Amino acid sequence: MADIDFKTLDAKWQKHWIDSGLYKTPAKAGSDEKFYLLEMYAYPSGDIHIGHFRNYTVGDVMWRYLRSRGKTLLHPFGWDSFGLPAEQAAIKRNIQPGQWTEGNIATGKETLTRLGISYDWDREVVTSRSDYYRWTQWIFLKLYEKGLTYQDEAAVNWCPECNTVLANEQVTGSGTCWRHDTTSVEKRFLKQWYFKITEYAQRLLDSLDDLEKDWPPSTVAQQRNWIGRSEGAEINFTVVETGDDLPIFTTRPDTIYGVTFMAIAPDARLMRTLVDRCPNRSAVEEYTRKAQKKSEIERTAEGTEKDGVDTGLTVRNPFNRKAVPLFVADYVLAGYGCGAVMAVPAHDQRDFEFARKYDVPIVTVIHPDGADPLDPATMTEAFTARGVMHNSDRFDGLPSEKGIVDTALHAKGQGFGRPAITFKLRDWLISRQRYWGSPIPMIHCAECGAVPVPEKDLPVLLPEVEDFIPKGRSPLEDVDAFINTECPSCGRAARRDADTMDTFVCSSWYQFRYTDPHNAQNPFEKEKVNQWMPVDLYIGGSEHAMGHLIYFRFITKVLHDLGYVAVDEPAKVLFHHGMVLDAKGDIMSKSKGNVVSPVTVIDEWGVDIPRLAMLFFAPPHKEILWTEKGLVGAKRFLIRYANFVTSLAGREHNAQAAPTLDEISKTDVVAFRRAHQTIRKVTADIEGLQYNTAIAALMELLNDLGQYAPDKSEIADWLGATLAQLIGPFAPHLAEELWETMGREPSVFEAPWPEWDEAACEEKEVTIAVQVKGKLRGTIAAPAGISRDDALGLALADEKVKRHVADPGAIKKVIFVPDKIVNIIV
Ligand code: ANZ
Ligand code: ZN
Ligand code: ZN
Repeated sequence: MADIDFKTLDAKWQKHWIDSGLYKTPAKAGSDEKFYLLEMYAYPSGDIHIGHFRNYTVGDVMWRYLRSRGKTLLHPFGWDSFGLPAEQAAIKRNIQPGQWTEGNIATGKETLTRLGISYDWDREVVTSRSDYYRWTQWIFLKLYEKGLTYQDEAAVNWCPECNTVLANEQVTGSGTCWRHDTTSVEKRFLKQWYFKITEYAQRLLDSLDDLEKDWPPSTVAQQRNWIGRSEGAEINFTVVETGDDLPIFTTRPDTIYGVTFMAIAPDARLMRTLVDRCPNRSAVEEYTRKAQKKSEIERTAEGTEKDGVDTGLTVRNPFNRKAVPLFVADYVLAGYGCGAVMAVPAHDQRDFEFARKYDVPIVTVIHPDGADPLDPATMTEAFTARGVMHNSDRFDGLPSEKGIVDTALHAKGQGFGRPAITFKLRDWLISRQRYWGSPIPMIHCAECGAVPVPEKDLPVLLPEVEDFIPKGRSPLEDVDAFINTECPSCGRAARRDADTMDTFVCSSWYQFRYTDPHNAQNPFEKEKVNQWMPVDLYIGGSEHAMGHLIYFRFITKVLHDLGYVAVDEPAKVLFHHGMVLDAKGDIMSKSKGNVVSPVTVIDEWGVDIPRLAMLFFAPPHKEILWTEKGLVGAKRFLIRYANFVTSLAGREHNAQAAPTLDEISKTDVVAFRRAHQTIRKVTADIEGLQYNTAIAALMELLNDLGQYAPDKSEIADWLGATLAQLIGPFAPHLAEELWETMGREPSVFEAPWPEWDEAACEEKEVTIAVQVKGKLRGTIAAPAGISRDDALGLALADEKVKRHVADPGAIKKVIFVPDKIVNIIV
């Protein structure tokens, strides 16, 4: 078996592809033929690792297939180069983040090119370069103009390790920082910029109904949860001693007559003024201080004991005019609903536990349909189900469903409430007290307040600074040349905003920039963006289900509303690839020292062997364990495959056109049928992103054709070329070589993808007569086109035939008429 020098093939064909401009995006995309294939771009925080190799290969397989399908493709790549990873790496190495970043981009790009990934590098975007972040700032200004950007002082998530605030999406389910899984997020009161994503909550939710069919169900479900729509009522209570309004949101206004206390979040806005009026002021203040140290998750987690402090104030229920005590309690969140709750211990479990702990009365107002009301004295937990109202004045006897509607409408009629909808989604906090990000294009003037930087003055350049180490406030604060400026509105001395933007702002719009990456006048031309958008297939990790993938949808909707883009959702189909773990099943990480570099792998094996092995290990959405063991098998298969194709080259019957079923001779039927079946299978599997089974089908085909004698075949030429094409998406360098061996002009990816003929795929059965010395001794049923040897094998297994052929060793001759007769001469 001839060996193959895979590395030589890599170099030869990569050069050819680049020189011939194979990866270049065509200038114009025909509307229904266009395909925008996008993989999530990378952080240039180190070199590409084996996981990237796999992920970007998933896209590359699709690109090569679609290219053969004649699609007009956009397949760009870029770098998410602002942000903490680059900044922290630079701090560690004591160099500038910009220098570190650009160095990594150069290496990463070279590695991706050596991995043979089909990116059009002319369209590369780098978010930390001013030709890009100028437009990130433009996006900020557009949102500001539309009233979707605002500054607010509120309790925010603070990571003491990152030394910056975090968005809610950057706090993990256990209340730690997304980058520091052992660091609990704290609360701080800070004035920060927000994007009003809550204004889009309903629309972000509604579009999920359409996305559902082509997005992973778990991601759709996570987004629904995160947006968290609740229907109920808002009801206005009143603080008796101060006359302050105390609005609350409840999903169960049918329990309003069971309210026995009220609870307000320690960090609720109203508490700032109310605290001075609390009879138990010092206890309240101390409690508030403690609560500030806890994360929302800690505060609300099920199972943790709920506590609070009686403020000494009382609150009037507008339905029955009764006054109940007001507690501060940190299980109530300042940012949800109204930051306060009406507590109904009989029917809400948290309230129940709280009431038992602080000896607050429990009053039941809902009973199970057809059963007696529960006795509060003997209840061991809240009765939280819906039921029938009692103890509720004019509403007695109403089932909960109707009671919820009627109480809300009654409140509306009386002017102390209304039906209401609340979302869990919070506005997107985008200020960061870090150096390595896009400056926020705002100027603070003592006279005029916050004034936007005029569009013509963009970009607000990030200055080079000596000391960019975070100190708990933005390092830009101390850069006089940056900070001191003039107010664009009144001309007086003013200060720039010192914070930088969350890098998720950069990645919320990059899909548009790729369509027109060099535009210096605009972020993109409308015509170009509309030609390519939406992204037809978006590939990236499931860890982005809630951060990036929500922001990316939000900014798309905003730009749609502002008339800049026609689409209102960025990606038609979303695909999450699986991770590559080490041989023991551990996540690869620098600290564990188990990171595999694809460069060392391809230096030894070339690209196609590890590529095929990774694609064969598992379907692309599953995780795989990296082991070199699979490489030997992959190599053996590719060499056998190549040898077989080579054996088909240079035949006499060199009809390059695909033969039809009627044209082919009997001896070719099996090979012809198996080839057609394989084309069908490989095509369907690639389209369904089931690459592993497509490769398995090619392996089976090779096994089946192993017996086949290609030198007599009239389909050899077609078969060889077809096999070169079918392996193309999985082993592109080898495929291109085989294509050339078959006498074709490169590139194999420019040739139309092979078609299959359903009729040729069909397995027909034939009845073959078995004769011994010319006399009929039996019949066998066999697939049409069965080979002579297989037919003989079946014949000799037949009992009746056996009787006449005692010793198969004595067979002198076999006369075989394909699909009709086996005549055994003994
Ligand atoms: C009274 C009540 C009685 C409630 C009852 C429930 C059952 P979802 O469904 O998650 O939206 N709530 C309202 N604002 C809150 C806040 N800022 N922090 C913590 N809890 C808050 O939950 C809505 C329910 O959560 C509301 O309905 C309120 O408790 C509580 F038998 O009001 B309910
Ligand atoms: Zn952190
Ligand atoms: Zn001014």
